[in-house]
Amino acid sequence: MIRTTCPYCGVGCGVLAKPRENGAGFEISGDPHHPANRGRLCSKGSALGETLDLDGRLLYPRIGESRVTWDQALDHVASGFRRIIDQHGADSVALYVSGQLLTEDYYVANKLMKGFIGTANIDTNSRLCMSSAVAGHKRAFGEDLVPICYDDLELADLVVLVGSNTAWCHPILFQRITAAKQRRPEMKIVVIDPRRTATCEFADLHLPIRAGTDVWLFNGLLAYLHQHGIVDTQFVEQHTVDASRALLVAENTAGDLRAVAKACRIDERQLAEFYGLFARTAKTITAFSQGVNQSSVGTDKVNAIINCHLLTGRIGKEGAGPFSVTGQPNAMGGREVGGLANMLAAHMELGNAHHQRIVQDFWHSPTIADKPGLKAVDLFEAIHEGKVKAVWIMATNPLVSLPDADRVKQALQRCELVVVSDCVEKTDTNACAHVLLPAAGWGEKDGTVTNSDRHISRQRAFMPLSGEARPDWWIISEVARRMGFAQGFDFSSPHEVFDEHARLSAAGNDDSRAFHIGGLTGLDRAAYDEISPVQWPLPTKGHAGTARLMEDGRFFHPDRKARMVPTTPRMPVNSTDQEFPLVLNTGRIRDQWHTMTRTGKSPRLSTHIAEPYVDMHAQDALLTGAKEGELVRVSTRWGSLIAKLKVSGEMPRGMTFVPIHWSDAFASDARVGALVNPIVDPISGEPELKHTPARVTPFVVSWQGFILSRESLPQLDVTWWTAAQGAQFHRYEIAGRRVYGDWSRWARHLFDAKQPHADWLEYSDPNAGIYRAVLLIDDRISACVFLSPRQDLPSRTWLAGLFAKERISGRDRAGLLAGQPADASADTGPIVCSCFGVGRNAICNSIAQHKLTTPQQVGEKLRAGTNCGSCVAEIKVLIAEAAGG
Ligand SMILES: Nc1nc2c(c(=O)[nH]1)N[C@H]1C(S)=C(S)[C@@H](COP(=O)(O)OP(=O)(O)OC[C@H]3O[C@@H](n4cnc5c(=O)[nH]c(N)nc54)[C@H](O)[C@@H]3O)O[C@H]1N2
Ligand SMILES: Nc1nc2c(c(=O)[nH]1)N[C@H]1C(S)=C(S)[C@@H](COP(=O)(O)OP(=O)(O)OC[C@H]3O[C@@H](n4cnc5c(=O)[nH]c(N)nc54)[C@H](O)[C@@H]3O)O[C@H]1N2
Ligand code: SF4
Ligand SMILES: [Mo]
Repeated sequence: MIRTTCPYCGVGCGVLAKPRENGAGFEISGDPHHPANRGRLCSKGSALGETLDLDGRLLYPRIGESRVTWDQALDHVASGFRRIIDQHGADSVALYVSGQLLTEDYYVANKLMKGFIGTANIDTNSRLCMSSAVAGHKRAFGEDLVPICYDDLELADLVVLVGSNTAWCHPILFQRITAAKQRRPEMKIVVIDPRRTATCEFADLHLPIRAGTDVWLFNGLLAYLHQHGIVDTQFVEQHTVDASRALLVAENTAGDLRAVAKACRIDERQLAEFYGLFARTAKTITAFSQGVNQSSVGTDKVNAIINCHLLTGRIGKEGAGPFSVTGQPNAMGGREVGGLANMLAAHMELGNAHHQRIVQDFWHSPTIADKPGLKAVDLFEAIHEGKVKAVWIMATNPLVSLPDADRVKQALQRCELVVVSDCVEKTDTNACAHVLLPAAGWGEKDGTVTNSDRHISRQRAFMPLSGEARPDWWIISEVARRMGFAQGFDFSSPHEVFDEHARLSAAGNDDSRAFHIGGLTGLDRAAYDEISPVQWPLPTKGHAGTARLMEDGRFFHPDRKARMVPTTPRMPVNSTDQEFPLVLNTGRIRDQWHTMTRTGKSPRLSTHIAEPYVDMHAQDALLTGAKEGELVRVSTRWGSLIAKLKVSGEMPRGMTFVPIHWSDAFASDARVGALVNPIVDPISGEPELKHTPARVTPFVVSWQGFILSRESLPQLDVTWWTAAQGAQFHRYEIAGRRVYGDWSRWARHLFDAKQPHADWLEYSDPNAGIYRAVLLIDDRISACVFLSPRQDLPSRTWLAGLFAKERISGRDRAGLLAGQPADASADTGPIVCSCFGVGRNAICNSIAQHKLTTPQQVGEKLRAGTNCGSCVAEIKVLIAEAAGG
């Protein structure tokens, strides 16, 4: 059994990987000793075992279409970069990396660019994620610091969740919060989000503010606290600067409750309730995520929140503080090594001559970057313009995840040299690569990560490397050596890289930088392997780590005082556009991770929400003229996509929400990045991913339908499709404009069934436009297709169940032709609990039959919600719906 960490979100859960007794794969469970999760895992973590096979892996280096040796690939990359640098200078090349690299990988990449190639043109997908939090922290504290620890969330009496769908995106953290609330019902949860998300199901108060108005809300809170005398005067005087300026701006812009309620478009009484609650609760945590960061006013949002904590002295104390919840497993590690284009290394600054000297001396490097490099959006624009001529992309899929993603695609198509390191063979970005380098994946790679509360944990390998895959640190070091930098990159293991990183954190660090892991220097290989999760800073040997930062009220500006930053509210840049009257909001769903390269392989995770959708308020949906389940087109000035309309009841008027996960690899037309405006926050450079003017119009087709097939199907000749992985089948949702005459021929051609025992069940009603066909081989279902011009297609979960059967019975055959199960209970409905495969119908029936009123009771009857707990919010909604009649 190996102890490691989950490769998904920034909660950073500990994972145990144990080889199965039959030798097939690994059993994955939560590590009871890891301080982040204490044994629990969410739906994504629990399904990690389903993502480990070689299917779809990139296993060999490639140049163009040809498989090559590592030597050829590495020489090609090194000589390509060298040639372009020699001709056009260091700033003509770039790296674009990721918060999914391990700290050791990240350290080596940053060292190569900033110390040896001599440019700061290395940026990361963390730019799209938490760079506003970084900028806000630096402005307020003088350093990028997260003051709290997870235990504080349980000690708090009030947890304010701002722009965070914690229930779905940081499920284990959310479970810790809700468990604490269950123990102490007086603890309160407030959610601030324009949408009514799953997170709201546990909240005492939900403020559905108008998108983009958070600064009004928190300026209003600051003014309110001041007006009501909720000020820690001693703390403010001794430990902060600029309180009066910040207060003046807050009073002038948001001093009046009614005006704030109006700006935020919320009920004045609810606003007063929130302010009152915040005012009387000393132990308050304000946790924030992408609804705050991903905004053209993101950095100001962060500082408006921090100001409220500084005014009340609620920082560096048990159960109190602002808390940036990080997204990726190693977002924090990337910040520590300086992986952003505007940082140097070990929390040292570019453009600070003293810091430059420390780092250059330490690295013995020929040069040192002295000015910020290009931030992600600008970097890809510079590629488009031909200023940057070579880019090496690692562990990120920018063709999907960057704003204005079609322009990013054009940029890469014109770029002289595009190198991509990934563990998956077919991604949208890989399609633009000249060189593909196979990287070690989770389970194979070995190093450290830092989670949201500064815990450094080991991520350990428990499998051999697949094919010719290699760890990222090795690949980068090999290229560096071939570029002539052998002496700086003579690493033979991640352990040596980590030691160097730890020593750099200590170099010249006379308590001027909080990031100090001197206590982890000089470990031998065995001691490195044994590192238990520990929170930085730990400056000295034997130090136990630091739970909370800034407990002594000392900050990291030169005067050791925090800054209260005046924040003048302003709307997002593109907040009105008559032709595009809606706001396009984008974000995550519970069971998929980003561009689905890994979670998309798991049948369990692909059942919860199996296809992209466009969520709208019922009234706005009516105005489009389309009905729920029909296809609509979402358009913006930058691009468009097509998906089914959904009316979840979560949306406010004027907003539409589209999930970020579907790429060209999983759908014909659902890459939301192509629609998103490339506006960025002027300070952090973080793009406005939650706010693009949009419109929604019907996308008229002649029929919709779906296919379930044991074999994966080649290119489908239909107008629109999406694909998902089922337990023993591939699922395709399809739609078409052409009215075919001979469906039967089409189906036979599609499934190409030449087996001797093939048996076709077919039903066709040409007048009604209905077609159904089922291909049975030896009485076992092999594929089925259902088409209809109306919203009357059968349940996919019922049919999925038939794929598990060895033989199809006579009753099943009758049901298949009728398009509905002969026995209604055979249809459990769309999966809600992915751990135990419990469907919506099964839960609703049980609630009605047994008059269940709590998720615990549902769990006792059906097990739903009792393993990872990620679906408890949805079970709550089903109970409430049943109670509401
Ligand atoms: N299941 C799952 N979990 C994940 C990930 C994943 O892909 N899948 N990714 C991980 C990563 S990298 C990240 S960064 C995190 C992101 O975690 P979150 O930030 O929690 O997730 P998002 O869905 O991006 O957005 C959060 C919320 O911001 C709201 N919002 C939009 N505009 C505004 C606004 O103006 N103000 C406020 N207050 N709220 C607004 C949206 O409605 C949305 O509900 O999740 C991590 N966890
Ligand atoms: N519209 C919109 N866009 C967004 C967001 C949003 O909310 N709305 N959120 C943004 C945020 S917060 C984020 S974090 C990004 C995420 O967006 P991306 O980073 O583009 O998404 P991923 O699918 O996580 O891409 C990771 C890639 O790295 C590969 N990979 C995994 N592990 C390794 C490894 O160890 N080494 C290597 N070399 N490759 C590896 C995976 O196979 C995958 O192809 O999306 C951003 N884009
Ligand atoms: S909450 Fe889930 S996705 Fe996040 S680290 Fe834990 S198990 Fe992984
Ligand atoms: Mo993220």
